[in-house]
Amino acid sequence: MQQHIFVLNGPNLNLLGQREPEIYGHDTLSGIEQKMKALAREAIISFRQTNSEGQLVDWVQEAGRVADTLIINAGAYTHTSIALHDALRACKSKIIEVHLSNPAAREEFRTTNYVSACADATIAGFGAAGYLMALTATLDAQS
Ligand code: CA2
Repeated sequence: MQQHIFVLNGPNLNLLGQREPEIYGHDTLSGIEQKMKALAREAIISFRQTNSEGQLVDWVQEAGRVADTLIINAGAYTHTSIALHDALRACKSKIIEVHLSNPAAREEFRTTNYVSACADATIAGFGAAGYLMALTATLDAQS
């Protein structure tokens, strides 16, 4: 059966590839989207980015209605958003949390995480490859 996979990206991830490449790498977000779509086999990928917390919550709710799997990099909302946590708790999709960097090895404030407890798996610290790892694992689990 054809899988529907949501890939949601939170605040400031639209800046990827433009600043701080030593932390986040050189890939742009649209480059990551293209690589994921090239790997997607017959799966449908809905790839989105927002800087707005409410929009991210709306999309998580939508994922829960229509997506088999949600791959999410919530950016800084990972560390702040109880609204996102509640939306993820209610989401029926399989949830894979992705981070480019490893927040646990950075500033103290990044060790608070409201996403991990709702995720089936977390991939962090592999840069853009983490998104592809999440996708490959999702597709392999269904084949
Ligand atoms: O490592 C990750 O993927 C993060 O989710 C990225 C977030 C950060 O707040 C999390 O702690 C970890 C930040 C995304 C901002 O991305 C930028 C990219 C280029 C230039 C400036 C920001």
